[in-house]
Amino acid sequence: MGTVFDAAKKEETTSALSIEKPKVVFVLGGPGSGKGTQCANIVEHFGYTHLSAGDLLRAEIKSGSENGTMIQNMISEGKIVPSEVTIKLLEKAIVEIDNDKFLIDGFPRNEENRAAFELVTGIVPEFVLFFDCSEEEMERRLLSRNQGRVDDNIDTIRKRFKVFVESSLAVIEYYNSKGKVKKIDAAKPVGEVFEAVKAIFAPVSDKVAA
Ligand code: UP5
Ligand code: MG
Repeated sequence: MGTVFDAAKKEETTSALSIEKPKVVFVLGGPGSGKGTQCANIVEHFGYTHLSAGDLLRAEIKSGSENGTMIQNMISEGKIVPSEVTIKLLEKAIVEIDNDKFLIDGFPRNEENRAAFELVTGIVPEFVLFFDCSEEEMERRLLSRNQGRVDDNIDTIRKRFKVFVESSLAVIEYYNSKGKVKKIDAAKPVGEVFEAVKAIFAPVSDKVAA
């Protein structure tokens, strides 16, 4: 099986994304930091399309795809699904949806995800929104979410936190070194967090409108 990098080379001339590149903002933060909640607000106010990598993977499990069992096992253990699978789902959604600006929530989760996405799609994010929140607060939120997610149990939550610290923070550090990270205090109530988010998106959208 070829690597995602081989696939990228092959796709250079065929990917629809190689012609028209949409604007992408990565929305990152630990499990339960409020990525999904705030993305819904951003969509409503600023016209982005929200793509949650986790939601796309969960939909793939439900669809009965051949990768479903593998994805289910990885999510139950809090592990990161291979880049190839996640990038294909994101790319398909971006090509199919008629919008030129996307929030990509919960991806990239490690340096390999990041490098592969940039190589395969040729897209570099406009900026990265980083929701910073303590593990205590995130744990409280996840344990009271009650949406039947297989990974919202204390054992898996601890594994998700470990993966976030060991693998995902490196992505935030990488983009921080490029001056692209906008950090938000995500421990505050939802409305206050959104005020801080708005302050980031409003000037950007004014510039676009001007
Ligand atoms: N809530 C939200 N904001 C609040 C606030 N300010 N104050 C108080 N409560 C607040 O919020 C979580 C809960 O907290 C909700 O009940 C909400 O009402 C409340 P939510 O907005 O859902 O937080 P979010 O950051 O989106 O949490 P989520 O659990 O979705 O984050 P994860 O990053 O863990 O989950 P994701 O779906 O992205 O990934 C799940 C798994 O999929 C991963 O562990 C991994 O196994 C796999 N995955 C990959 O392998 N690759 C990928 O690229 C993506 C996922
Ligand atoms: Mg989420």
